[in-house]
Amino acid sequence: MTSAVMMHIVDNVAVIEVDNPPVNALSFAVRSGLQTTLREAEHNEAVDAIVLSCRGNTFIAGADITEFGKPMQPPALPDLLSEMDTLTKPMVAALHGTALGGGLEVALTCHYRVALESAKVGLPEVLLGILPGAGGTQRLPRIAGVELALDMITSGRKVSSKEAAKAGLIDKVVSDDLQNAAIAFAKKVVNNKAPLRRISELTATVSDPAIFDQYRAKLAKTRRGFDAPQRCVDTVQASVELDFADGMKKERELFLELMQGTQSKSQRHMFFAERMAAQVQGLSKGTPTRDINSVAIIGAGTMGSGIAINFTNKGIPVTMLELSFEALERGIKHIHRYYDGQVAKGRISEEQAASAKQLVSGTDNYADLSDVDLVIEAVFESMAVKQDVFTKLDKYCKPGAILASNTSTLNVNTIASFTSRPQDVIGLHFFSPANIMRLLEVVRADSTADDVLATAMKLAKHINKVGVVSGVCDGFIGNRMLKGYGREAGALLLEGVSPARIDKALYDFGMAMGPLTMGDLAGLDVGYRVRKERRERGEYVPETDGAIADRLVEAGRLGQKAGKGYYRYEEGSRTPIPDPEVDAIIKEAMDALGCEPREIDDEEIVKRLIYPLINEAALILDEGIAQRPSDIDVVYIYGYGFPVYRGGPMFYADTVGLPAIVADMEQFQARYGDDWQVAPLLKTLAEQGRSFADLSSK
Ligand code: TC6
Repeated sequence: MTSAVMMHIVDNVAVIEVDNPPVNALSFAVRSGLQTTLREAEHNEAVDAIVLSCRGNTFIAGADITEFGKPMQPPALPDLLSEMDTLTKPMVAALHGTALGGGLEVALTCHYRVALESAKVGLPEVLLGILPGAGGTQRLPRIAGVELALDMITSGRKVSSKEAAKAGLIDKVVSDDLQNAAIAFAKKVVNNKAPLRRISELTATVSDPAIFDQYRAKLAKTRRGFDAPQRCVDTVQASVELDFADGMKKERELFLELMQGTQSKSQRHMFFAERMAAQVQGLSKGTPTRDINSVAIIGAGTMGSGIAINFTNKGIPVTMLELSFEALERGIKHIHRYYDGQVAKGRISEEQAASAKQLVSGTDNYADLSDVDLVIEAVFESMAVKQDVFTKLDKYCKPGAILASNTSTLNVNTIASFTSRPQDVIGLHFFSPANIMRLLEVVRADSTADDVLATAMKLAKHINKVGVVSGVCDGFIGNRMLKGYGREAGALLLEGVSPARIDKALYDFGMAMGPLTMGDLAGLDVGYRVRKERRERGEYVPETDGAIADRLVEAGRLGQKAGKGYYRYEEGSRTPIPDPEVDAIIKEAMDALGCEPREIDDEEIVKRLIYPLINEAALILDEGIAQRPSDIDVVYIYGYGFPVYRGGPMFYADTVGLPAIVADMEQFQARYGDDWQVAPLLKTLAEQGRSFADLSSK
């Protein structure tokens, strides 16, 4: 017996307890501890039944992901569970917290399950690019039905104990005293001499076998490019078509195939990258934080009202400030419409919507912000406007209030200098739509106090965002990297590649959308203004950059909001339609610059757009703007629609191989000039045979 698993006997019931903080993952110590204690309980004549429960916050939350990819020390989980399935004493799992992945598979190998009301169960393996590999795909459909099993296994959705009980997956739900309830349940089974209910002996049936193909077709759209969801369907289908033993074989075969693939490695990388991002250099668990019980947002535009919803969703009151009554009213209406929509979709009740709406108030007077804990400025991107706002905030806000800017390009040090308290100023860069996108770039300015930074990171988690710390530079991590991406999209257009082909190549690579569709969505006037200001400041703007976009803007093609940009859009539709007018504008620009069309394949399109991201990221790392490569991956996956199954630009670069990237970039440099100069860090790593992963540190 190991200290990760203990056993004691209560009234002839062996209570086996797992104690492996933080989430009772199925590490080697837990697997071997379970094997030893289960064998002992099976052979102990004083034991009539077994209860399996966990100490700490949760039932087993799954396999130990840190062990993946390394040789597995026996017993492997599938072997342990096969052995468990042969035991002859009733086994009852006592579930609290989240019984996930291998944890739920352990519970499903027990004969019965008792759960706390607050418990949740799920098979989130698909989110790690794999499938449940210890019988979950065969047992869940047998106990809960094929429909729910397909839903849970292909989505990774966690199900409440109430819903699980309704489906027969949980036998009893209790409000407290879980372990005693499970012991009482076990004793009742013994007293009633109830037969052992082995899920492996049940049959999975389906009323309409077409459901499998329907799922495959749906997942091909909703989980485009992902391998694991499709294989999940294959295994659930096997639970209906094969007997248990053959179904298990099929599960094993597909599990191993996925586990060895790049997609799963990428998705597992993201799991840890996301958690690693929360670790901030210079901060510790002991760094104090400030209480945030009220928030003010300056600017009630789409961004400001989207930001506000994050807080009202968490019951935090928000004061919106706008100088014009109409703009204020528009912003507040936007928030109200959002809550009405949530009610209409059945996601919240009328009462919940009403109380969320009540949390929003409006003002045109900075003096009304004297009591708020946090202010987020989301006004027009102009330093003069920011100066006006921050000077006023400095005058009216209470000492200790955090003053944040949602700027996406401007210098947060300069913004902080408009106040007498730069230590309280920070950048909180939300991504549009701000109530949906998970990324929050937390911009640490030179004077930002540690407790302000720690508060921002804690707050990010509280409002369900993934906070990533960035230093101050033009565009911070994410937008700065886009510079070369946009430049090359423009350059490809000038080489005669159509907008639709460029976008399709990137879409097929897995991006949520291509660069030109993204430009239309964001509005082409934004980049136009930035380029104009740069030129006015005498900064370098590549000739190809904006050669076409500037013409589009000047022709009134501002993007989706104008019904036309790189594409045209039908009234009320977001579907981009290629437009001959754009072809003519491109031709005009090509003629003006003397550009010749060139045959370019999709592979080159992808390299031309993705490699500049990687190159700029290398500079960002070198300058210490990002803390580590994996933070950049988090930024791109949560903020820019980079495919999670490629692990983010840095992880992707490592999978391609840095020497190959450098070689291609040097060829591009020879053809297109010094915009393609390889970043020193990228070059050095390639020469040394190292990867970006080698730079990652806690
Ligand atoms: C599986 O089971 C496959 C089986 C097939 C076998 C053949 N392993 O998320 P938090 C760490 S696949 C190792 O911040 P929360 C995490 O890194 C697995 N470590 O906490 C963090 O460490 P840090 C299926 C793990 O309360 C700490 O625990 N299971 C694992 O917000 C706290 O995590 C899953 O996919 C793990 N499995 O959420 C479940 N899980 O402090 C994945 C967590 O050093 N886990 N850690 O940074 C979760 O969804 C959540 O962690 C949670 C708790 C809901 C359990």
